[in-house]
Amino acid sequence: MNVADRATAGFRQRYGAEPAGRWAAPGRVNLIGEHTDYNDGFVLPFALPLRTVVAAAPAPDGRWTVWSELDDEPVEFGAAEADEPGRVDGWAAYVAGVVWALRADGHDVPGARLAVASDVPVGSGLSSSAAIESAVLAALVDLGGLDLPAGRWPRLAQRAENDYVGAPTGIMDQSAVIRGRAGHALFLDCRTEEVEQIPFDLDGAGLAVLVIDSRAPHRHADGEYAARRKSCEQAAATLGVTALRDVDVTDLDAALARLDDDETRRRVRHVVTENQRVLDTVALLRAGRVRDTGPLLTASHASMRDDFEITVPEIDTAVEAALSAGAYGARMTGGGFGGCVLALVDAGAADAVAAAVTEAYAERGFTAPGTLTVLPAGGVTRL
Ligand code: GAF
Repeated sequence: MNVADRATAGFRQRYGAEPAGRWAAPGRVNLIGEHTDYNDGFVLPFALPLRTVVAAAPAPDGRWTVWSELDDEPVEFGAAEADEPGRVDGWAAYVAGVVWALRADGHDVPGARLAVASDVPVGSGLSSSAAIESAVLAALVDLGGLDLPAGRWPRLAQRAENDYVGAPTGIMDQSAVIRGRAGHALFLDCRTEEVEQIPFDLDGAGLAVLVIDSRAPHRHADGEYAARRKSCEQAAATLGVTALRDVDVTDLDAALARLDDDETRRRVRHVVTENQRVLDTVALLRAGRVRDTGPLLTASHASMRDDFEITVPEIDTAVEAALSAGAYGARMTGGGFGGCVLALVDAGAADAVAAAVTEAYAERGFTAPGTLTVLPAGGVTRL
């Protein structure tokens, strides 16, 4: 059964009624621009064809009940729990967080029954959290006829994650999931939230993006993410700028000379050079030179590995094996410490590259990776 039918079937079975509608939101990969979003910088993600679907209907008692195919037991909560971050936890916190963020923004959020099904793997760094947040947000806005222009959705969904769930993430994932467009990558200025849809015609170029799920166990990802963010903010304060976005790559050496420890210098160098790599990638894509972006992807990976120190052996192995098998470029995508790698490959070579990565994993005794080729898809929508 496809994901939309699973959501509908789950709704019928759980609530004995028909849903009023179904809303779908995709996962995402980030083509380039990692850990730049919370530094007010640039990112270039795209939405995936894998989606989370929420089937929903209003609940006259004004409470929220959520069932997910990942969990037999539904979770139920009312305004008191939604208004106090932390009261609902686990996967349902992403749903309660959206209710919280909408209420905090002054909306009269309708009670609802929801059933969630998803093809976005959880914990793989493909933003299953932004997908559920965005699909639930779309459902509640529609069901309640709320006056909330779509341009404000990413910030609101981010607030659900930052302030209710308690993860200090940036604006990239929700933006990609909400604003993504088929056949395009989303060039986002995370300071102004201005976007440009950049044509990303893989088919036309005879190319494919191979996504490799490293299946690496997450190693302290939350604490390490927060630590990276803090060190960037402290460096910006030391340098007297609002955010590291304000350090131009041409002034990098002078900025580094003003920092007194080597680790902070490396963190800053990653962010400043990564912002420039996003701009360079966008320039190449605008010129239709998709294949030529490969070296920038690989340079981004080296910077994450050596300067930002957020990769793990499984991830580095996947990148190296993909490059040895002929990928034009490869990099980890997402927050790090596990998750996925993307590789830019000739469309006809995707299977061979996937096989080479699988073989390299077997040689090192790693759990076999997952592989799939993807094309940029559209953002959140009502089905
Ligand atoms: C995670 C976060 F949610 C994003 O905001 C971003 O910081 C990313 O890690 C790293 O680029 O996906």
